[in-house]
Amino acid sequence: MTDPFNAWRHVFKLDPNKYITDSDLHHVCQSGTDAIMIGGTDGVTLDDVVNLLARVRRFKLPCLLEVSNLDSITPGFDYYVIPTVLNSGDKQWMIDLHHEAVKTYGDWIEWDELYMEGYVMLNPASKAYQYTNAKPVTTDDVVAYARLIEHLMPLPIMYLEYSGTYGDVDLVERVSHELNRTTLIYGGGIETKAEAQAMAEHAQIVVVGDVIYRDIDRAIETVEAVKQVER
Ligand code: 1GP
Repeated sequence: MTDPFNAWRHVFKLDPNKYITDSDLHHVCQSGTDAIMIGGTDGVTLDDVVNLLARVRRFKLPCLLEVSNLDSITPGFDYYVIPTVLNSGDKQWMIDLHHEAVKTYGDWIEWDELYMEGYVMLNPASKAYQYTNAKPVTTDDVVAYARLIEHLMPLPIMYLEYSGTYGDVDLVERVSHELNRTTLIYGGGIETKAEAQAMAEHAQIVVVGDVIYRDIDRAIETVEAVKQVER
């Protein structure tokens, strides 16, 4: 497939609800990462998204909006990624919000810029897990979601979301064997080069988020670490 992200390996995720200095943003955008994803769980406002997009646009790299609510959808991104939370106990996070958005904005949507992400929430302690009323899953459950996405309900992206904690490398490897057409994204708790590399062995794209705000040097080091790994 020729989706733009097929060749990407590393993405930094910036939360519009968190402050980043111009200097740190410069480091992030000049790091050699493949793209910047803007997205967060709560407190995501239109003003903050517009502001962060304008700052990222000073640099020459793709910028994606991971849509977290209808109010903060902003024109001008290269791509829009839309989560559908497969293990949510609440249908709104799977299809209802998407339905409402298409009903409201369907006449204006540039469909080529939109990609659905089949999310599996895997850290029960995370805001994202709790916010979306996610349900616990076993490895077999996650493998079954991968097979669904790959074969029955095709989605361009599967996102294993451990937000805030480092995940299970064996599970990521297991899922990677199920996906051929679908791009596998791993995100969560990466703080070191070794952690980034271990996930990059199996996931097509490694997303690094929170460490940007705690230790910018460590965050930047993950880029080269991931790029060294051949899948
Ligand atoms: C969050 O998957 C991303 O949506 C990255 O996770 O913030 O824990 O790095 P961290």
